[in-house]
Amino acid sequence: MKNISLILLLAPLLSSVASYAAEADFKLVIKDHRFQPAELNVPAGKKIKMSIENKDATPEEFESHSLNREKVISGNGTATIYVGPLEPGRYDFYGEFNKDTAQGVIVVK
Ligand SMILES: [Cu+2]
Repeated sequence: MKNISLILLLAPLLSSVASYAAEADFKLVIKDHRFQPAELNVPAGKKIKMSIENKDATPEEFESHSLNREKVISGNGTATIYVGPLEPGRYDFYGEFNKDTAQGVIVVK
């Protein structure tokens, strides 16, 4: 009887820990037409949630052929991109509207 009530008590706690472990959150900032950080280290085998905040007044487009993602982030706006789970490796991305400066890589380990 005592054990069952303990399990009932812990169940919501355990499930929230499990969903937290299933997804990893990362943040990218665009400023002066550059990604910060330009190199983002993320864990292999996990779903990755990336929120990208554009601190420039002009829109930018996150583009990655290796990740098969493309998303416009409005000036002074934020967008969310989900990728993965990913194999270990390097995945390039860039800003379509400012390719000369807006370059980055996601390193999966
Ligand atoms: Cu594009």
